[in-house]
This record gives sequence, C-alpha cells and structure tokens, in this order.
Amino acid sequence: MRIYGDSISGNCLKVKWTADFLGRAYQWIETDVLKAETRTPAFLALNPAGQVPTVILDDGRPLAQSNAIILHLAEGSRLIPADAYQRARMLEWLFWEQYSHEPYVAVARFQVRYQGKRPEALEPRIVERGRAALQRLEAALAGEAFLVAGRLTLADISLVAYTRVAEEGGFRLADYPNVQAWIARVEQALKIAA
Ligand SMILES: N[C@@H](CCC(=O)N[C@@H](CS)C(=O)NCC(=O)O)C(=O)O
Repeated sequence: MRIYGDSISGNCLKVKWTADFLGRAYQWIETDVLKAETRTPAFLALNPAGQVPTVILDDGRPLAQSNAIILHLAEGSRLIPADAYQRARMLEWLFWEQYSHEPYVAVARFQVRYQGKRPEALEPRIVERGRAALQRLEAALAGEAFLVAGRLTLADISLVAYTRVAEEGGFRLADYPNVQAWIARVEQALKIAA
C-alpha cells in the first residue's frame, strides 16, 4: 500500500498510526500541503479532491478521506467493535469528528501554527466551537478510559489526532484533565511519542 500523507497533518497521521498498530506494510509518500503538492496534475489523477491522506491499495485502487481509510484498514480487527451498537457508537464519533471537531480544533491549529495567526485573532466561532468539542470529549471521558466499549477503537485514533496538538491552536488542554489523561493513554497504546 502507498500512503500519500503530510506528516504535519493529523488526518494523515490517523492513517499511519492505524497501519502501524495493525502491522500493515506501506510506503509513506510525503506530500507537502504547504507546497500545494496535492494540487499537481499527477496527484489530482489519484484523488480529484486534491487532499491527503490518499492511499493506493495493494491492488491499485485509490481511497481518500481519513476516516474511510482507517475503517477500511481496520476491517475485521480489534479496532472496530464486533457488537453492532458499539460499532455504531464508534462511527458516531468518527462523523462527529469531521463535522464538529476537526473543522475547529484542526483549523485553529493550522492558522496559528502554520499561517502565523495569533490565537487572539482567530475567528471567535472557531474558538467557541473548538472549546465546545473539547468539552464534549471531557464529559464523555469522565470515568471512561476510551471513547467506546472501554478499549482502544478507531474513535480514539481519529479524535486524538488533532486533540493532542490542540494547544498549537491556542486551546488549553489543562482545562480538560480527562482529555489529557486519555491522550496519554492513546499515545501509549499507539506507541507514539508524547
Ligand atoms: N476530510 C478529509 C480532510 C482532508 C484534508 O483536509 N486534507 C488536507 C490536509 S489535513 C489537505 O490535503 N489539504 C490540501 C489541499 O486542500 O490542497 C479527511 O479526513 O481526510
């Protein structure tokens, strides 16, 4: 499998961590978003949306969208609950991540860390919704080690990607102690450096 990804992107790291956790062989092709390497004719032929992560499976078929990719890689593994309700709860988090978390927490981080914006200059709506997303995680993790079924699933991998670097977007993780403890647990389970 070939993974086209940018190492600064949480969406791309979700794919790398899932492949590493499951012991899947892959070739990582660093694709620099800041240099518009996702917008070249060659890349657009792989993914017309012009975005990483994009993978080319061993049989040559392409697949994009981080959460779709990790679902495909983890099919049949312990990262997806066998129980239908728990699996649906995991999917609930994955859809929420893309609509209510990533657009605020990741966008704030991109603007501050990579576009040089001061956190005070961020659009208030981004900050408010980012904080609301972190607060929702904080509440969900009260008394829980992981988001679903009491163990590591794709919900944790997807949501930890941008949550663990939220401070780069001006958010204060110290305000969310359950989230901080969960980040450490997920990083340990995935064997990724804190
Ligand atoms: N919803 C997509 C988002 C993908 C995305 O926004 N990728 C960014 C990097 S994090 C990108 O490729 N941006 C480059 C561009 O749009 O040209 C996913 O989860 O994979």
